Amino acid sequence: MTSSLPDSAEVLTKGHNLTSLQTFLLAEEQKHPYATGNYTMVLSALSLASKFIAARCRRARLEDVLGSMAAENIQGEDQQKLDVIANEALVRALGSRPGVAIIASEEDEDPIILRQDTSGERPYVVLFDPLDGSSNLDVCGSVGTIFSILQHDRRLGDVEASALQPGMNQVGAGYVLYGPSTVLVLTTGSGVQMFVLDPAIGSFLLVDEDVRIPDTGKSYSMNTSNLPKTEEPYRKYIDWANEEGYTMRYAGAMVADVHRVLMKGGVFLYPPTKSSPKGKLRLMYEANPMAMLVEQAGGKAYSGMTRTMEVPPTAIHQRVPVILGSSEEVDHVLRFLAE
Ligand code: AHM
Ligand code: MG
Repeated sequence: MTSSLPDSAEVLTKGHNLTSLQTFLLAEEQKHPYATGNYTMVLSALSLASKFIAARCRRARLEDVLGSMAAENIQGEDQQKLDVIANEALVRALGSRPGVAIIASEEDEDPIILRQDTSGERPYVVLFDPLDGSSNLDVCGSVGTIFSILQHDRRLGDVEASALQPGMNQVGAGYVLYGPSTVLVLTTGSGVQMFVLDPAIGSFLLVDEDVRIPDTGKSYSMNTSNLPKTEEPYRKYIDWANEEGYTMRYAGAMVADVHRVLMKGGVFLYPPTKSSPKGKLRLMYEANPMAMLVEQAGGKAYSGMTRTMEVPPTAIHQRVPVILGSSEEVDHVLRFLAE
């Protein structure tokens, strides 16, 4: 009698290994003989908080935590109840980890300094947008968490100075997409890995250990209602793309839109507008981490004509224009900007 189940050797050769985020991080740690374990602790805090946020998003309507707080965040934007819940989850998870010196959130005015002592190992700085695109929640749309990890450089002097380092200095970045499934996309500086949360066992499982963005993709992701309020090169680019038969996809949550671009190719754009002359998206919480991910996957990320990760940070809530995605598609946009 033949069995329909594959034998053990077949399972292994087909690459069906079962690897959790935790296993992956421990294996990475073993490659660095002087690792203290603090970096793994930072990522496990981010993973824990994102599982908590995923669960709260899923139950949002049942727990009556949809809608606004009737308050504004530091940037004058309407704060959703879940923005506050997600922010608290990240602050609580990261706040207790050794090796984290500073956390900075899009929702808070100032970074929180957890430790000043920089003797011993170099502590980490974690910057995050706790719930990106949170107004999507009211309509059961996708939302996400974005994070960026820096390391204190003693040459900068005080630990406070660490929060304002250029994107090039990031030692890790990622996002968690809370969609039909919860997906964690991560880079620690050597490629991009994708994990999916298995809610039955509470673990993020590795599904792709080398995510590559397609070089092309005839699709753009932009809020085109901003076209009359933006600069002419962007209008010319969109006219060109439409003539070339491009399609438009826009979820209104950067994590969902960038995830699509990463999987299928294309370009994501948030140009400067009359109401946001420097752009709407934040350098430290949104543009830099997405830029690192996209570049690590083989794509490009620009803020105007400047590579995003080379933009000098001047303020923690600084905004920049964003053009990122497939390398050839970003080049098309830059061609119009350079004219
Ligand atoms: P948020 O971080 O306050 O949620 O805002 C950022 C979001 C992005 O996710 C998204 O790309 C953009 O704002 C959408 O803006 P708009 O509604 O202007 O298109
Ligand atoms: Mg955001």
